[in-house]
Amino acid sequence: WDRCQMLSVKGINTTVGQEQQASMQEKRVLEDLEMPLARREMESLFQEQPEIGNQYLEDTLLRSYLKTHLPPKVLEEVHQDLERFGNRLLTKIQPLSWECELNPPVFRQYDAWGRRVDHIHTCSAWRRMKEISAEEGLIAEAYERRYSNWSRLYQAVKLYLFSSSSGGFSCPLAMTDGAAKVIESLGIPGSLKNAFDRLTSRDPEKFWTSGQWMTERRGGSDVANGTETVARKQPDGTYRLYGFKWFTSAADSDVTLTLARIVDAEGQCTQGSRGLSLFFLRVRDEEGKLNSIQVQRLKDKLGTRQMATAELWLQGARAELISAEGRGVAAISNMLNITRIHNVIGAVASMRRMISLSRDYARKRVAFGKLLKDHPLHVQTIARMEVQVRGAFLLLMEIVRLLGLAETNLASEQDQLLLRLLIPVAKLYTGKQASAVAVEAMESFGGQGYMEDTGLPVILRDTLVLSIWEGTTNILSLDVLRSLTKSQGQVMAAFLSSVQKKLELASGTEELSLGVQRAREAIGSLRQFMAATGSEQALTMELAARDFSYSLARIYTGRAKTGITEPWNGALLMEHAAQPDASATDACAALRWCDQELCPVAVQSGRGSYRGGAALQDSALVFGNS
Ligand code: UCC
Repeated sequence: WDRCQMLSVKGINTTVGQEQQASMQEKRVLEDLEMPLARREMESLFQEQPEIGNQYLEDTLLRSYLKTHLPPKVLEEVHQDLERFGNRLLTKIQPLSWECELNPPVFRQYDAWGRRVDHIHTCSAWRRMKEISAEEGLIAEAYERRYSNWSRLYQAVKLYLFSSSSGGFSCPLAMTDGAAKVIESLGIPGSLKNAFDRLTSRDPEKFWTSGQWMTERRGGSDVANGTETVARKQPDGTYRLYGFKWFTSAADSDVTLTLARIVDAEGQCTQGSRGLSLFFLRVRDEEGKLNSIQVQRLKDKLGTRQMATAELWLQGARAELISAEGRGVAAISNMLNITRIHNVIGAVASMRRMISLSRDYARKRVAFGKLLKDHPLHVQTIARMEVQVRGAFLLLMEIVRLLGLAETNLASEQDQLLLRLLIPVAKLYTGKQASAVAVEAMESFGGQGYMEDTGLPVILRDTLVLSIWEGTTNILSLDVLRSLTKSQGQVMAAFLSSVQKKLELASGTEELSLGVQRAREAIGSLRQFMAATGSEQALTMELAARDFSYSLARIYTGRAKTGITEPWNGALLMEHAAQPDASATDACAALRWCDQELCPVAVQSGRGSYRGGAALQDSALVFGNS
């Protein structure tokens, strides 16, 4: 790391630190003077490093989406701010991001005199990220709602631009947004007013971040059975929490939401989901002393190393009950749905960053006598990634657009049903897309992509977590089924009706006719699958859950609705390509998207992959016949 020459931004050289940079330069000058001519000539063989520019100005799809959807007045203001923010990211924030990577948090358990202090030391760049987040209103924007239903989308765009330059700070922001959402959904009770104001503040001095302590030793997915933490009521009406939290991301946060089982007068508590309640607590008091919490250790993670994830003992932490007793999971799901959207933001941002770097490298790197950009196979590989990120981006925009409508009471019942279904679909699908794209893009740099000091492995590591935290792919697939069951199939009706109307609209565009035809076939297959499995056992749906969710993601990304006044005039890939200002590239991306298998669940079902016999075969394949 000492010699780390990170990915540069246009016009800026980002290195470890000013002092080190100066001494490195001095060394290089001396070496140059001493260097024999032959060696000096070899210097010119060194490769040019990939660069990024203003990520807002360079993102044509983002700009075209905003132009198509935002009211002109909002667009004007938002455009100015995003251009400014893009420059700030490039010149000021990106360098801080690398500093966060180079200076991960350090845990000091005792002071020099043996006193237990449990101090998590974070670097100054990390703390600066917190201030910048407040200054830029990265949480505030969504709750002030100065652009009504478009505020949420605008916030998401800023977070998307920030994500790959945030040095991991996107994680605490996700949880902060989730906590603010939960508190707002409770009607901002008086006891939480101060917390809400701070979580949504633009003042760096006041701004608080939140954690989300859900995972315990016995389980991260199965929260209902894995949670052992208990809550004992105090005479003043508050509670004290006792338990062990196994993963607590951004453990340096100011406050947190967490689950615990309330102990009754007989000392008993209810097991399972119905025994869980939601609590709010401050992590430290005014003097910075931990709230009867001990930090056991920091986690040694594959990625997201910029951020402190800790194991925490709660030893009577004072907390406030904020849900109805036994309704903890339902209450925290408001937070989960927000953090899952942030996960989608992170996934799209990561894909976009890797592709931007890969594209720039292709313009500079010569192999076999020509630039990489002149090798058709290489460009085809990047183009395939570009189709993926475009689809993912439009799916993200669709979700935050729906969320904005819901938060300003402008959403129809159908919008709300779609939102419930699309959040897990998008989270699980984009998490997988991002992992695949990050690996593929890394390969496009050849051996350089595998070198730590290029910074590329950092992006890969940080991307791989996106399919794990906030619910793994299978857990999210089961959440898709949960949304179907809970709504008695209404989410699917909303989905199919939305897709059907989109198809009608896109079918008016000649170049899209092949895509429309493929999409119609996919919907037909999906309907057939639903009709055939409707009467079968739950096992079929469980086995089909992942392929089913992938089918929804792929079909929906073909088309969707936008706008509140014109009910079905918008687009994901297909409809984006059908709008008047669309480019030939938009149509090409839509058609390419439809080239992939749009309804894998129907294909697998046809092969008998979900029959009981198939489950037995799976088991034999994995575990043998024993
Ligand atoms: O990883 C973590 C923090 C990492 C940092 C975050 C940064 C992310 C962004 C980064 C950007 C770069 S914290 C740990 C994350 N853990 C999880 O996500 C948990 C995964 N497990 C699940 O999601 C499970 O499906 C559970 C825990 C929700 C299952 O719980 P239950 O209790 O067994 O499930 P039930 O009984 O089906 O649901 C209980 C209630 C029901 O409501 P009622 O009682 O009214 O029927 C459900 O409908 O909760 C409701 N519910 C939901 N409602 C459950 N899930 C949802 C949902 N998604 N939306 C709405």
